[in-house]
Amino acid sequence: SSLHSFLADLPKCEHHLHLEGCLSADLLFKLAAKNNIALPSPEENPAYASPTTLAKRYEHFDNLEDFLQCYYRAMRVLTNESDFEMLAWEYFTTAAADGVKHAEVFFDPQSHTDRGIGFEVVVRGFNAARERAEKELGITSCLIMCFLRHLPVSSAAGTMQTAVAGGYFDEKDGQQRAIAGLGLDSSEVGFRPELFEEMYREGEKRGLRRTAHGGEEGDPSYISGALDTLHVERIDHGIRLTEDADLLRRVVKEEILLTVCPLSNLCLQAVKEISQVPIRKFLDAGVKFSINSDDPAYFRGYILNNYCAVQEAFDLSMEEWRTIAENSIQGSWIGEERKFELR
Ligand code: ES4
Ligand code: ZN
Repeated sequence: SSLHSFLADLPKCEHHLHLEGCLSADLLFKLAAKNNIALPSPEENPAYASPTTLAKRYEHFDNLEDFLQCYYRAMRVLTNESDFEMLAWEYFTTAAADGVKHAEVFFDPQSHTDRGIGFEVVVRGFNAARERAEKELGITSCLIMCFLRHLPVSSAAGTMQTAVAGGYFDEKDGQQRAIAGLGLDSSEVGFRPELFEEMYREGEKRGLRRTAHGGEEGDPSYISGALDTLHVERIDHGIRLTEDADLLRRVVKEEILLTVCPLSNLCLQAVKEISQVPIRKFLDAGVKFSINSDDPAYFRGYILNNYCAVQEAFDLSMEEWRTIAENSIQGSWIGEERKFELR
């Protein structure tokens, strides 16, 4: 559409991006070969025959659970610090081409430490790419550590302890923290936010930023639970907020940012078409949101594709796009000077 170049040039902030969700079928095969990792046999899983068949497998997911199985299986090729760096670097270069200026990115430490990969290996690799992205691409970023809600709470508690003991949350002489915030992801329904109260309380005490996935597949009580118990500043997805008018008014009043991921919602069958993502409702009600890519290697596009899909479905005005852009800057976890630069 006519707004495509306007949207491409718009300075963007990304708030909902899983670094592990940037593992394309091509990169998976490349890393498997490099690390001598045997992929599933054709009998076990015919999708792993080639990068092409694997990419084809990613063209349809029944729901969140179906996707998550592919996502966790794929990660087994990530072994060395340089693998994590390469994965994140691929993200930052693509994001730069899409006009991303600031990115707050998720990672799932338990999905690696449970395979025997050291926590420090993962964080060092990701942070090496972040430093390079700031120097070479001008993209500022921060790292958000997510707890996997389908695993026992004791596993999340252990992860919190590892990060605390390793000093990853510490602010050292004006330097950025290695890990800036906490997130909560993976299977939502049946794994309530309240379970993770203790870890979030510890994080709040240490001055960490806080967000959680909620209202993606779960009902609005998963959103209110995260606000009340985890004291989150944002809700990731949050599309089912429309089902609770009182809660929606509270989200507006408290200026909670929703990190909406339209192509993800489409690919995981949360909506039948992009026009069912409640973009119009949120704009009209004054709900602040940003538009994000979630797991771009799996969901047919990075952030600009998400912006364009929204434009095609909703035909927003320049004024509305400026509001979206401003809210995504305002809702970023950065200082006023950086916000000023992004405007
Ligand atoms: C995720 Cl789309 C989505 N939802 C919940 N957890 C996730 N982890 C990676 N992508
Ligand atoms: Zn997500």
